[in-house]
Amino acid sequence: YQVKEIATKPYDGQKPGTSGLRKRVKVFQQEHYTENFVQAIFNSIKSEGATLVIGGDGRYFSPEAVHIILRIGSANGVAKFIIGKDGILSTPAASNIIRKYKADGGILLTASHNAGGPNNDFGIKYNVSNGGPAPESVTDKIYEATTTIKNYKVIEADPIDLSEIAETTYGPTKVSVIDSVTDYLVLMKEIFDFALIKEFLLNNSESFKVLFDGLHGVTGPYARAILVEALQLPESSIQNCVPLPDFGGGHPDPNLTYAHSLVKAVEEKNIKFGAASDGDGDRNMIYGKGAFVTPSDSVAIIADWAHVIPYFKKKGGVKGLARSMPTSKAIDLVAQKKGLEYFEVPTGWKFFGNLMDAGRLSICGEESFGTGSDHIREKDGIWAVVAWLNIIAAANKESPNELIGIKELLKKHYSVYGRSFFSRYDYEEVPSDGAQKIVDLLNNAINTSSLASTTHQSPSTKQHFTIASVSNFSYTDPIDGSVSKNQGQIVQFDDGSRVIFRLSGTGSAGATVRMYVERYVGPEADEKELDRDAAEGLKGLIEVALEITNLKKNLDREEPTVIT
Ligand code: VG1
Ligand code: CO
Repeated sequence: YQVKEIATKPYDGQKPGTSGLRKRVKVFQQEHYTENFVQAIFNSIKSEGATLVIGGDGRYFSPEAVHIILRIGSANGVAKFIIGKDGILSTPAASNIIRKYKADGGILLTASHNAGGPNNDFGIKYNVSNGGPAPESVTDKIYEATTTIKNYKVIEADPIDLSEIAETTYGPTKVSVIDSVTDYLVLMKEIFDFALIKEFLLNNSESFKVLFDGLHGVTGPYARAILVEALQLPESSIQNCVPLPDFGGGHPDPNLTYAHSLVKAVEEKNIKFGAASDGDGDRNMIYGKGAFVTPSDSVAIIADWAHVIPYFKKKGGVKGLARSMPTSKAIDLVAQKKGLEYFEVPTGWKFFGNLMDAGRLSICGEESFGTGSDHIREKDGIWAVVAWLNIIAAANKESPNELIGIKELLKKHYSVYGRSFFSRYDYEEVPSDGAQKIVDLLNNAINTSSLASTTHQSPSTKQHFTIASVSNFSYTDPIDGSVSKNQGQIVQFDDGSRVIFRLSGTGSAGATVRMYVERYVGPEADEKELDRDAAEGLKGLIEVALEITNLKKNLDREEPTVIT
């Protein structure tokens, strides 16, 4: 096979963000744009003789991208590609395939929860041999390579039929097209107590209805295999479970705003247990009738109940717990009570990988609807859903005289640990100079301590909040010592409340400012206080946060784009 060298020039801005390179499809469609980035990946890894996995959420432009990777990868000496049927593997399924078949890495074609279709987003992300997102040392190398690229290599062979499960070849490279779901289903059955869940669901089929919403993302076939086929729930327990290249025109993000189809059905049909996942299947939302679980609470509750999940028993118990910095501290309290080690890492799943590989971390989560464990090296939406079902089934077995659902578990948790009220305000696609003003203002407060010890009163609730300190989060990886600076600015109040400001690293246009707000109320508070709506519990603190940063004026926005 003849290897052709094609001349090219660098494109600006091919720097991978929090989770890979994400841009408009139109940007990826520019001449040589995708090819440049793919060649930059091969320039940064050992591609000669490598086995690599290709998967993704099946969004628009995926089949084209798969073939670009085949052409360039083959020319760069890749020995074997393992590809999900139709180019589809959920992000957690891809992580599992990389680990299970001992591949050297994988290329994931996804922009996660960002909208898809010809006028929306596409993304490419590189994962390393542990199955997790490439660490910054690798993504920096890839970026570096994109800035100096002069040519890329290709082999032109007959295209592969991605719809057929088969062992074939592309030029000199072996290609294995595999079923997207099989291996993942095997993994889930090893982790959870399917018999217990099945029995509980069967015995309570009237009083405990389940609804999963795939939002037309990649998880549909996975949810069907697990919920309908393995757990024998009725067909009506899944909706929007046919993956579509444009996600049906929707925004495949499982939160109260974008997963409205789930929220509506749960409320109308009195569904005890609802859940949704995002475009690439790594996020989840747990939502039952009148009971929304914040992701920060979700991971804390899973950690608290981990002993009922067979996987952790088999592994000799939970090793350690972790969360990303802006995630509420609910999980810290569980770790303290159980005497476990716990960690606070920067935003992005790549920061959990080293701790897991070192055997020091079992369960972790992010406030952005990401929950997972060391069964793979990505967050895992379906895993979280089945974990909740497993926990609920076990809780009901322990207390057979009442029906325990999401609401009851939350209440129980708050009565032991107290509650961390948490909310995130997103200001999407704001002008960069406005976002910069907020960053500068806080940096100035850090450098001059101008905000320290100042007290601020909320106009509406009259609560007082005194600032203890303002700082910039910097992380030193305990395993490899690598340092990640400027990971978000933290305004710490003396009552333990926190407000955090961060710029998003996953957007494809403009700047997105995120404001995270957390206020803790101890278990001794009366039930009414613990049971309050999060928006109410946080009202005063949010007013103070907006005032300190003069946010509305600086961003020229009266309201955030999304509140989660
Ligand atoms: C966001 C979230 C972060 C998450 C990342 C990838 O990043 O805040 O917690 O890890 O998305 O999620 P940012 O930089 O925009 O805040 V996803 O489901 O790609 O895969
Ligand atoms: Co995602």
